Amino acid sequence: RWLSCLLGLFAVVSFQCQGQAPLANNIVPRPVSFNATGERPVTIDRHTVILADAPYKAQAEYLQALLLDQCDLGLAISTPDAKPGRHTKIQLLHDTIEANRPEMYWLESGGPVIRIKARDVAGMVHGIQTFLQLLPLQKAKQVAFPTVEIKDYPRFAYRGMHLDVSRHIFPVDFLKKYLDYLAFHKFNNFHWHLTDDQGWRLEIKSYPKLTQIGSWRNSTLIGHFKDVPVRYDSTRYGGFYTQDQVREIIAYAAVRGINVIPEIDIPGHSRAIIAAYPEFSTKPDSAWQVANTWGMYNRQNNVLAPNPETFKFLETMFQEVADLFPSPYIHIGGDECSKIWWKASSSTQAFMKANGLKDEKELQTYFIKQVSGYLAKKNKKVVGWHEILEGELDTTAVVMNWGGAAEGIAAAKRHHPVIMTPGNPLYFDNYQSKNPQDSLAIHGYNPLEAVYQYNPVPAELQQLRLQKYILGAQGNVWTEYMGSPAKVEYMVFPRMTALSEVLWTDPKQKDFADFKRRLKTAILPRYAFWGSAYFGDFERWT
Ligand code: TNX
Repeated sequence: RWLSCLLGLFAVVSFQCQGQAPLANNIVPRPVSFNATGERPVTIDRHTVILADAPYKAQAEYLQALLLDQCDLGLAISTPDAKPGRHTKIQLLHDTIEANRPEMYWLESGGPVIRIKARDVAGMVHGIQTFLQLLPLQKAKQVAFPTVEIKDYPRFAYRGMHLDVSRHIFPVDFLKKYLDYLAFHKFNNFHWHLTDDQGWRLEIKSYPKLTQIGSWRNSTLIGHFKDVPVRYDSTRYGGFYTQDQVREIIAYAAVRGINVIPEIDIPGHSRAIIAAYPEFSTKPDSAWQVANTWGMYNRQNNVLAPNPETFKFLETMFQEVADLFPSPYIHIGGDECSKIWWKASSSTQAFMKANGLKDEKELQTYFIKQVSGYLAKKNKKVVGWHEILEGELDTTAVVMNWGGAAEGIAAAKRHHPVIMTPGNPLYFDNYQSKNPQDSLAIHGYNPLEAVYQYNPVPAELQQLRLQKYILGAQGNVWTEYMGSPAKVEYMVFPRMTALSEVLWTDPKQKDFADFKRRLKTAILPRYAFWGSAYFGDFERWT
C-alpha cells in the first residue's frame, strides 16, 4: 500500500511540474495539414536527447538554445548513432523523399520519438518553429508533447521582411532579434535597406568617406512612441555596420534559414553618397550634406551623374558588396530618382546624346543596366523597385513593386519575377490604429485585417496564367518615425504575423476570425514572452 501511495505522490508532483502543451490548431502560420493522432503524449524532460543529421548540426544547437529559453530545459545533443536508451529522442532528419519540395518539413511524434524531417535548412527551421509552438511558454521540468503528424510547406517561395536602417540605425543585437522574429514567422528573406539620403550604413573599404562622412547627419527627427514627443534637434546622428558585423548578421540569419539581401539605393536616394563624394553628383561644386529631414525633396537631394568616376565607383563598390553578401540577389534601389537634376545638367545631357539616350528614363535604365552588368560578373542578379522598368531590361531582374496591383501585373506581363510590396497594405510604417493618441506614423492606414486579407496574386494574373511570376511578397519597415527598437516592434506586431499567414498558408485555409483567436491565445503571449512591444488593441481601434 505504501508503494502505491508513494507512486500517487510522484504522480501529483510530476503533474505539477508538467507544462500544458498548446494545441496544434493554435499554430501560426496555419500548416498545410495537421493531425492530432491522440496517442499517449511524448515526454520531454532533461534526459531527452537531440539527434541531428550532419546538415542540421547548427539547427540542433539553435533548437537547444530555444528550448532552454522557452522551457528552461537544457537538453544534450548527441550523434545519430548514439543510443540514448529509453529516453525521448528529438531527431532532425535529412530527408529528400518525403520532404519532396523546398522548405517542406514533416513533424511526427509518437512512442519515445519526435521526428522533424526536411530536405533543406529552411525546412528544418520551420519544423523547429512549429515544434516550439507546441511547447508551453513556461519553465517545465517535464512536458507532455502531443502526438501529431504535421506536413507543411509554404505557398510562396519569397517571404520577406524589410528594415530601413538609414533613417534610423539599430544595434546589431536588435537586428538579431529581428531575424529571430522572421524565423519564428517562417520568413526566408531579410531585405536590409542600408543606404538612403539620410545615411550610409555599410563599411566599404574602397571608398572610406562613405562611412566617415556619409554615415552622419546633423540632426534627427524623432517620432513619438506613446508619450515620447516628436523632436527636431541638431545633434550628430548616425553610425554604420562594419563588414565583420555584417558577416555576423549573415551567419546568424543563415542558421535560421534566412537569406540577407542588401540594398544600396541608386541613382536617386543618394545624398549620403554625394555628401561624401560630391564629384559623383550633377553639382560637384555645391556643399552637400547628408539629409536631415525626410520626404522626396526634388530640389534638396541631388542624384548620381553619369560620369566615368561615378561608374568606376559603382563597379568597385557593388563588387565589394557582392563579395560580402552570399545572397544571389543584390537590391540596387532605383526608386524615386528625380530627373530634374539630369535635365539641368549640361554634362549629363551631353552624355545622354553621346550614348543615344533619348530621355532621362532611358538614362535611369542605363544606370540599372551598368550595375546589373557589374553584378553579373559576380554571379549576382539584381532586384530593384518597380521604376527600374521605366526602360527595357533583361528579364533576370527581379521587380519589387511598391505600387498597386497594376505595376505588378505590368512587370509579370513582361516576364519579370515580381515581389509584391504594395504601400497599401504592406507598408508597416503606415498607421495601424484609429486611436488619435496612437504613435506617430506616415501617410496611409494599413490595419491588421487589410494585411491579413491581402492576396499577392492579382486576379488578372491568375486569369492570364501568369501567377508563377509572383515570387511572393514582403512587409516594408521604413523608419523615419521609428527611432527605437520598441517602436519598430510596435509597428510590425501583429501585422507581420498576419503577413506570415498570407505568405505561407493556402488561401482556402485562411480565416480572419480564427487568426484573431490564435493571435490572442498563442501569439500575444509570445510577444510578451520575448519582451517585445506590440499593438494589442486591434479589436478596439481598427
Ligand atoms: C517611399 S517606396 C520610399 C521610402 C520612404 C517611404 C515612406 C520607396 C521605394 N521609397 O524612401 O521611406 O516611402 O513610407
